[in-house]
Amino acid sequence: MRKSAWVTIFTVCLTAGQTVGFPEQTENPTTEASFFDDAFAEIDSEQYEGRANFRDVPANLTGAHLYRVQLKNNEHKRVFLDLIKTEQIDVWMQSRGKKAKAVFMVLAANVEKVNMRFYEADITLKRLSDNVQKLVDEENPSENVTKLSNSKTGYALTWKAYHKASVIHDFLDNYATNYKDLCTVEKIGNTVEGRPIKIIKISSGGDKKRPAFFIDGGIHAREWISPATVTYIIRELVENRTAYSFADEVDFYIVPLMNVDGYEHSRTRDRLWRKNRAPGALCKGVDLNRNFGYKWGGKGSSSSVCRGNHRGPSAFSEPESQAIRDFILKFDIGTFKAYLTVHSFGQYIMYPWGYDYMTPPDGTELQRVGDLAAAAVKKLTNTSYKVGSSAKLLYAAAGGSDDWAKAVAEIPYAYTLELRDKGDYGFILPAKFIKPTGLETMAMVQVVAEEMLKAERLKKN
Ligand code: 0X9
Ligand code: ZN
Repeated sequence: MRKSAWVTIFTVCLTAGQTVGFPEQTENPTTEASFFDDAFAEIDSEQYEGRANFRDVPANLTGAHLYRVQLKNNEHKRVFLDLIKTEQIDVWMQSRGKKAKAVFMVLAANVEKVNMRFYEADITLKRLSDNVQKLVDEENPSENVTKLSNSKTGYALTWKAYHKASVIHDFLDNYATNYKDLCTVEKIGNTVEGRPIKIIKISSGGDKKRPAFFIDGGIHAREWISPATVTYIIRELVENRTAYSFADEVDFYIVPLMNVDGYEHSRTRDRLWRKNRAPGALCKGVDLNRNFGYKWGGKGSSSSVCRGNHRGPSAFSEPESQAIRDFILKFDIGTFKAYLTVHSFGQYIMYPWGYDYMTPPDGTELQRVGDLAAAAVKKLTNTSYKVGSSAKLLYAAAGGSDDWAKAVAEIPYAYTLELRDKGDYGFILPAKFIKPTGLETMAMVQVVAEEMLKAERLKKN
């Protein structure tokens, strides 16, 4: 089993991490743990630590199968857990609910054994692919698509293909040059391997400050639809600006690609790479979405450097998460009113808390706005998004950027989006889905921006 398996893990009783005086609702967190939470807690306990030691070898995806499953009873869950523990399956996505759902990959060498095990246990699988490598080969059209549009727009980026980091960054720089009154681009830090992390400010306000909206993409390397969609949003806010009446009332700050090194690694060496490229003797990489400094070290984050959800040696140990933190905290608290971090996949609109099964005091408002966003998308493209707090909807995972944005940066409307799809392609979403996914994500941005502005007006009156 390849070791870049995305495993989400409960760690037993770790350091409480940074705490701030943010009011939390008193719900009993212990009653909410799902099968997956318990399962991964077991996997992450010390006795399995030694296993994941040969991590940096990309898996051979030829003949690898992708499956969807619903685990209906305890026996099903026991069998599934055993397959995870013995590293015969690689879980790509899991969610809670009455039935535990998962999408997972099986490498060619394990397909027969694993299928037999599921058959014996009377577990029905839906096979989504019998060759993950074929999905990878067909995901992205050739560079010609890029070249064609180059002359028309003045930048190489398109929304017909996934592009390398430098093309994304050149697109931002192009806007800074050609839309001087609207766009400013800044380097907010460097990655572990020295690549720039860039932010674009889109604002027609000049020196006048408006409610600010922060968006980031590409925290997780393999979730390519995220940076592609975030650049789509940037283009809408610049080139199609007049279509959005809220655009002139908001200052947008957008980082389309936070994990630049990981993204490049996933493009050139290991399509399923998730973390950054932090050096390590045994294994590389820290999961940036376990590295933020609110409740750092808690549930669903691993101390093992080889795990997909390795949290790093300390909160904000990584330059990529530091860059986001330092940029946001340069502003007065209260400047940013909305925070959106864009991931894939599963089609979820999630709000804090992610670190445990609790919701913040304004959880009802976050749910209301999330529901509005989901309804807007449903109407526009007929795509269904589920709305809820992230630990309750998916699993508990501490150290996420959303929890930090909410608790420490005090950004009221903080959401994590899990974009398309629901697992048919998972992370390997064909490029033809970039435009429809961009369209519906823009609808979600619109709802959040408008509701945030309404709340601001109410406060003033
Ligand atoms: O596990 C994650 O980091 C996110 N899912 S993903 O499949 N894109 O990796 C969900 C994060 C939700 N937020 C928190 N747990 N704080
Ligand atoms: Zn992600």
